[in-house]
Amino acid sequence: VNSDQVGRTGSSDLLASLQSIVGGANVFSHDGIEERYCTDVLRKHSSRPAYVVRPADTQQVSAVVKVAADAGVTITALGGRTGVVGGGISPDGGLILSLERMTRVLEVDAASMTMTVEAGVPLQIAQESADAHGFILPLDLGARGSATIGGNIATNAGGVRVLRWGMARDMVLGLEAVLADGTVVSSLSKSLKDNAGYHWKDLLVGSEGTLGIITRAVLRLRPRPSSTQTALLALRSFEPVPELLRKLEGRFAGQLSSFELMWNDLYEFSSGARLQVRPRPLPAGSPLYVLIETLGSDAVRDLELFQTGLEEAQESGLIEDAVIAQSERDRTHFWDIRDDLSELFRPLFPLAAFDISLSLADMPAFVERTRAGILHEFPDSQLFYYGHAGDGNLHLIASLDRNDPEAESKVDMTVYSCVRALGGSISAEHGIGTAKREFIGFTRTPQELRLMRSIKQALDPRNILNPGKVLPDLQ
Ligand code: LAC
Ligand code: ZN
Repeated sequence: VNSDQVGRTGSSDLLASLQSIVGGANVFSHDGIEERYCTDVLRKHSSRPAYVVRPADTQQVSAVVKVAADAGVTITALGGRTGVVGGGISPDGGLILSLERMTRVLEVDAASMTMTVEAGVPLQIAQESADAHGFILPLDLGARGSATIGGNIATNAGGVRVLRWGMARDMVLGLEAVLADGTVVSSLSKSLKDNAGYHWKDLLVGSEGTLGIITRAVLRLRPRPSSTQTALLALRSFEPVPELLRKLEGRFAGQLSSFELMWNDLYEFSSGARLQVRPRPLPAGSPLYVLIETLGSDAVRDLELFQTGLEEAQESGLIEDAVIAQSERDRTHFWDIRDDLSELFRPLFPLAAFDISLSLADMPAFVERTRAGILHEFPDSQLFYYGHAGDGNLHLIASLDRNDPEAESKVDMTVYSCVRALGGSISAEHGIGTAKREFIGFTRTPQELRLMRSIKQALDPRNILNPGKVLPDLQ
């Protein structure tokens, strides 16, 4: 289909063009659109897109972008729908471009230790395919079963191993994307070193579908670790956390890959919900719990080092209690307490979900101040703090007062004012979407925001790609 043939004609022409590009079975419109394309996982953001299109390959993505852009219809790329900031919600009347049919792992290249995948591959499938070839794709997060590589890259996903291997950005070696005018830009490089000009790939990573639509990626793999040590620690307070992290990182000689914090409320709630299945690994009631994991290559030596490290930490009073996973079943149980939260939170809807970063030293002040501030205004709110301490990343889930339509904006203001005062970021890993757009100025300067706007303007002058996300409307 040539976009010139479509021109600025009516919606039935656009529909026909879309059908001819991807086939009638892969276009839905208006009332034929399933609910899952209209809402997000927290059921907080929703809209009425006019079209859902499911292309099979990059050429189809490009053709869809051309005809939609030509008809002046906005395009929102959609991955596994696990985002929590409204980034995958189309404007009303817009087009959802779902990557769900582009799920091929195209290659695992052992020599260059890379894998090449289509954007719609679920993270877990990519992980499993790396594993089957003797590698690890270190990106990992609770939503691994549904989240897709394209979405992970478009949001620069973080997760539970950033401490050791970095965020999605750090695993992207090559990228292919479709720009706002349908141009396919492709640099499926497998080299770690490639300084030939501007790194446009890095612009697209984390751009939340506003600068281009990611269609393929080359990801960096590492040799698969063969031994895993996991432990749950109880602490008497937050105070020893920085020293504990420092000591363990040093002691475990580069093997520490996760250092996850859970405040007691979260630990008690999440481990309590599983009591029919397993007893708690450690009793509830300590102020703070830390889930740590090392990945190494020598089971006997690694375990010895792990035990020694933990004993030393206990002797020097940094930890109160510790339990080491004795089996894969233990390990899964520990991780479920930390990771498997979305169903548990469902009865508490509506929720406000935060994802902030700040210096480790400021975390207790943040927790204390926001807890006091929120409970002062909403004494019945349930608050759960947890996070990826190794990365300075904290999450807070706050149940909202259903009877107060202003509840969320009040809680937002309490939290983000505190983040600003402490010099932190309003988004560590979830992105901005629409949910945090109005607060981006709490973290970014006006000069930075002007630079971002010029980039958006240069790449998408007609504001076709996922409009309304990331940048607040101009005043
Ligand atoms: C987590 C997601 C919410 O850390 O970022 O569980
Ligand atoms: Zn997280």
